[in-house]
Amino acid sequence: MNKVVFITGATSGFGRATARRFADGGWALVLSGRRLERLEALQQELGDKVPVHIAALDVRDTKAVQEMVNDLPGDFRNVRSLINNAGLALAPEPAQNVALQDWHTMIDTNITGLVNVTHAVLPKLLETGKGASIVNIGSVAGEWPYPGGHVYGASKAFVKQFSYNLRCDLIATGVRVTDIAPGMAETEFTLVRTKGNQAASDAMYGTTTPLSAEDIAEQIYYVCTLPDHININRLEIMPSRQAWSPFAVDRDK
Ligand code: NDP
Ligand code: 8X3
Repeated sequence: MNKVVFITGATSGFGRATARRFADGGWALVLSGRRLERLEALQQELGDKVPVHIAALDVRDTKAVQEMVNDLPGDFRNVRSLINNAGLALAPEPAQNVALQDWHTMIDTNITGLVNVTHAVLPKLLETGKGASIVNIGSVAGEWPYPGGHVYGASKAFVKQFSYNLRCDLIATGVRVTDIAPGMAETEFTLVRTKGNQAASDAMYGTTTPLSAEDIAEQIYYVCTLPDHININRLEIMPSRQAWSPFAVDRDK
């Protein structure tokens, strides 16, 4: 079979665009996400081009993740690249106003979920050895604080440091590790963050030029198809029309 890429969060945004990009490159696809009907639509779309295996999966469910990986059929087990993309932000308001459950959901998905999948797939990547890759989707929020970032940014800082630490342990295995840290990109991200507020999502992206899902998919594909001896440690990518803020100062009213 062709090279196999395993993508989490393939039902939308970066994950779906990445599935399409790897299909264009002739890779076989293992696609997961919670929304089965979207996975089926993607399999329908790409299945004539490359082999596609789909599995409805919540990355927070440790047992389900391990079972899904154990049950990979035939050559789909020969995973060459793992794209840890499933994730979300919630509650863009100040930390002091956020429901604890929203913090837990971000930690469970962006940290525990990513760790669950990495632990389950790692033996397959080690069997592949030279040329294998783990690409973890971090964020500029993991490096740069901003109001409303609270646990989301902290979870993406975890992704960065976990990626670097994995590199240290995997140095002699041939398995490469990259933290890709995108800035503002138009996907369903803001719709999820605002719990369905389409106007907020339109306002976020409509008056500037954000990155597209395809822009990030192209970078993910690039990282995974470099010659085996090259490891990109971290790629931080912003739209040209996004940059950092000045320091905030609280002044007397
Ligand atoms: P989308 O909301 O469009 O896609 C998120 C994907 O994650 C969906 O496929 C969703 O699938 C999946 N997902 C969420 N929770 C779970 C879960 N518990 N189990 C399995 N899959 C899950 O957003 P993006 O494409 O923008 O987000 C992809 C990644 O990129 C995230 O990690 C996000 O934090 C990160 N990111 C996004 C940026 C942006 O500006 N868009 C910038 C920087 C980083 P389903 O709901 O079907 O389970
Ligand atoms: C999301 C990117 O710029 O909204 O990870 O924090 S941003």
